[in-house]
Amino acid sequence: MPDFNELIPAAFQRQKFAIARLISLFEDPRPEAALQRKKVLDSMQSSGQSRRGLFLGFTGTPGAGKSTLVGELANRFISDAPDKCLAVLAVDPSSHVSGGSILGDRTRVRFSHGDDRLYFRSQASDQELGGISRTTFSVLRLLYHLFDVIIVETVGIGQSEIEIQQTADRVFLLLQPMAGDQIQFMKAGIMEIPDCFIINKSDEKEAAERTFHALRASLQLIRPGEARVPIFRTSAITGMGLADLLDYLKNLMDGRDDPVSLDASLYRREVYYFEKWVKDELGRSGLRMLSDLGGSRDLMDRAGGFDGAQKAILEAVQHSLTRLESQVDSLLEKS
Ligand SMILES: Nc1nc2c(ncn2[C@@H]2O[C@H](COP(=O)(O)OP(=O)(O)O)[C@@H](O)[C@H]2O)c(=O)[nH]1
Ligand SMILES: [Mg+2]
Repeated sequence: MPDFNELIPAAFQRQKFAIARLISLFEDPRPEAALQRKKVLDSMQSSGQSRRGLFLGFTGTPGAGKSTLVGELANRFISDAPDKCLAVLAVDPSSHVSGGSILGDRTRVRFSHGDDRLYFRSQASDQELGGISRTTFSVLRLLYHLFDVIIVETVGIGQSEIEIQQTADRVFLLLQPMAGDQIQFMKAGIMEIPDCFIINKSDEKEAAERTFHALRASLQLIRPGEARVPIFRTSAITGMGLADLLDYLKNLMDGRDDPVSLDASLYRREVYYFEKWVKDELGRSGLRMLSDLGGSRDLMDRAGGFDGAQKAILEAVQHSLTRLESQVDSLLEKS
């Protein structure tokens, strides 16, 4: 394996090739990649250059306008804030990049060419896991150090909202205006998750207005006693409401905690995703092995974090397989 640490200075300067190479390391399922990831993250962490990015999740049904809105918002964000940079990770099969633009179904959002403060990456979605790809969180751990804001676009199909809640600092649910009798906001616990709602396509004025009032009323029923959940009304096409959304984002940036608690909240997410990884990759026997090794937090602390723990558990599996093999061999010899 090449020495990925050599790519770090270029990645901090946001050179696209370096970021892309590093992302491939963070998507690499091989055990030896885990060790390299640990090295890269340790050295980014101690470089004093980490940007400790804010994670924002944008979710909603296909066609609601996520890609278009995120593209608009991203462009406006970086032109308003000359010292900030932003990455978009699209885990949406309908989003892909071509020649510097995101192609939605029928839409084409321009990402300002030549501006390295905006980075776009798409990932194949993992339907089985409810929209979020297996490696999404892994890549986010890298982007955390490189960008001030990281937007994750996911298709909202239920399970992915729960995943995105574990991942993002704020979850935005995008809705599009609906006709009166189509409004069924009470669905399956999904309404409880978002921190903010966005009624996009509010250029469809009447329907948007009805949807807004129905949503407000449902939220009072579903989330009683909760201070008013923000509902934004936007149009990614006319630009309506985008300034409000940007202000909200700027306030979030201004109110961010100190580095220590930001890193601590990343650590909590790592624990969640480490356990999830063990369960997905190794099943119930993996979880049993994890508890034999002292549980996830303990193992992560001892083995040097997420990547060290991945490597440790893979080695433990390998070890017990070898032991099993030699037991079988000696049984065979005896018989
Ligand atoms: N009228 C209107 N159309 C929009 C708006 N935002 C997106 N669209 C259109 O909705 C369609 C789906 O948009 P897209 O961004 O691909 O949605 P996604 O699947 O949620 O990412 C495209 O044809 C867009 O041009 C909006 O605010 N108003
Ligand atoms: Mg999309």
